[in-house]
Amino acid sequence: MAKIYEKEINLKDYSKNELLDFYQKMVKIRKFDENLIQLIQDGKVSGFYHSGIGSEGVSVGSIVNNLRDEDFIYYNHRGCNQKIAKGVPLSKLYGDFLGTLEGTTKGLGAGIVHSADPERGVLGQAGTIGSQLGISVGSAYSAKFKGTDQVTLVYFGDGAASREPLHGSLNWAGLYKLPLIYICENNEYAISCHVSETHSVKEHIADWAEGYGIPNCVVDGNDVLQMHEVVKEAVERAKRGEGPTFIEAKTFRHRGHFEGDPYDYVDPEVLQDWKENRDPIKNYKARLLNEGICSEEELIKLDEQVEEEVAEAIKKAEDSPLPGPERIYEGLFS
Ligand SMILES: Cc1ncc(C[n+]2csc(CCOP(=O)(O)OP(=O)(O)O)c2C)c(N)n1
Repeated sequence: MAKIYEKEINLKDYSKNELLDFYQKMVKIRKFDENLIQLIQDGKVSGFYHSGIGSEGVSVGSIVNNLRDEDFIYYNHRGCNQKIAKGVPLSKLYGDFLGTLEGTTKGLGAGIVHSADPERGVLGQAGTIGSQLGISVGSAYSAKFKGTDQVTLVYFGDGAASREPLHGSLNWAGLYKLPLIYICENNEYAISCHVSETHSVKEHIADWAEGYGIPNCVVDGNDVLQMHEVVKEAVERAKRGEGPTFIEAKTFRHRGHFEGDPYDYVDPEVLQDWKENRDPIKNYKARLLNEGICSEEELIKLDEQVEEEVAEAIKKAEDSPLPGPERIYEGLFS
């Protein structure tokens, strides 16, 4: 059975800059998301949006200071969190939602699931839930074949993990010892379906990896430092040529499956508990203050910087023009 990863972490082992960077990146993701929801409510953005509020610790912990631009990620449909952690400019993400030329797709209006930023190693998602699990084997295999030390991280939910692409992917990655790190973002629900109704492994989703000979564990995804450490070890293993790792990160979404979902299938007390007692940003902030790493004023300053950055990004994306008809033929190879 998968082990629970819990490392004793001393904040003194990190530099103050790094600790504050984790904080600011989580705040940046949350503010990006809150402002996008406002744009939806104002009628400026249409289509489905899957908010990542509540799970910022998973993305920041796994990516920031663990991955380089040349390392690859495949995000999930709640993946603005991961794209921001990997360094995609906020204006480009807003541009994809607004359909303006500022977007990564230069006006094709990708929303959340069809954007990419290859220069920063963001290779995309896929049309159907879980298909990124198959594609990620490709970039991991190519790094191994070419002899580079690039690693690939693939993100997917508990619902995606109940589909068959996971098993084909695990088999290949296990067989060829690929530098591939699986991050299962287990927020307990696939739309309204609880994880207990979708997996035949009874204890942990990470137990699937056992059968493929892949090291695995379960971690508190809302603890940014635990997340950082567990992925750091997996990245080191992958770079040593020791193959894949499967990490199940426990988290919870603060909002419904998509904006507009009444979210009435979750016990309100359970949701309240996650928001009040298990919020990744709130808890991390309390730890930084309790352990004397910084003052409240320093954190307020970081929050203000983020607010400014978000406002500028929205303006840039909104000021950018919509594409003309010629855009349809750009990037079309046939
Ligand atoms: C093959 C396929 N089946 C169903 C859907 C519809 N769908 C979109 S998101 C989703 C739930 C995914 O749940 P999970 O992987 O746990 O991610 P979460 O939304 O909880 O982050 C479903 C069923 C889809 N996009 N593709």
